[in-house]
Amino acid sequence: MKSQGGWRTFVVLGAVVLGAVAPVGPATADRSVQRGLTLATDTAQVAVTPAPCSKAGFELRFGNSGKTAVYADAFLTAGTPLTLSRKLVSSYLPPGYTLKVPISVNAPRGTAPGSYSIEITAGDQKLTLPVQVGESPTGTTGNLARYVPVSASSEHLPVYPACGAVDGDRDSEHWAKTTGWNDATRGNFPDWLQVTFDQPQSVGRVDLYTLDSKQYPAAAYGLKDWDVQAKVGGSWQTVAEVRGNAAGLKSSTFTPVTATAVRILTLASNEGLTYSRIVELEAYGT
Ligand SMILES: [Ca+2]
Ligand SMILES: [Ca+2]
Repeated sequence: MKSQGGWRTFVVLGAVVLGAVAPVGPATADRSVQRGLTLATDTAQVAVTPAPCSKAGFELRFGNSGKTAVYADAFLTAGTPLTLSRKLVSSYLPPGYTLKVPISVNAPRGTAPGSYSIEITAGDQKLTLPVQVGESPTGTTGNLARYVPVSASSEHLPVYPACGAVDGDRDSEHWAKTTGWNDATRGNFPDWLQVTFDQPQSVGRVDLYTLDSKQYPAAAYGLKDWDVQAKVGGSWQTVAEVRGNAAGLKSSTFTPVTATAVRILTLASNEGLTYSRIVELEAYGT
């Protein structure tokens, strides 16, 4: 259920293979071989909101206009503090071929609004892509988990990042569109997913949306057992225990605690010894 396009697998393998040798910058690469490379993007500017999983990005079009096949590198750098899903794209490029690679662009919470840029180089080609960073969003729904830093014991990347579980999208039908978290340690429990608040917050309710789509119903693929934990005075406390869940949404209410972080400690899936899957995690005062 985590199929990836063949091209993506190809690119990833290429990066892994190349990662085993010393990196070769465009200035020292064999220019006679690297001539004819082309760089383009599908957009003239990228707009980024400083929030987890803002889903901003662009498509890099990396081509070979020459008459011979090349094995080429494109290097990507972004102005601090922006981050890119890839800093290197390495690929075999047949003559006349253009590789299309999605690149996501993220700005951490608190990034100053304004103009930034991404530099892309390959062979003798260089391209600058402007980035416009907007204001950091603030929540209006009372959901304390929205827009705050999120982390996990592991992430099944690139399709199931931890930030997908706090992106505001509860719809399991979007599961394969980076709107849910899936751990990367199949068969091993527990896993955990955590949100960290900017300042201590009173928390009395945690809503967990586990995978529950037509194709993957919660009773067969969703989380079954987990603990809801709150970090109070520097220590983790279990504030609720959920056992035998078979629903897409489980709301846990408890006596409010003043917490600096909340995490879900996953213990079992309805699928058995496979994965932990959370589509959305929300925390409220009551
Ligand atoms: Ca989500
Ligand atoms: Ca695991």
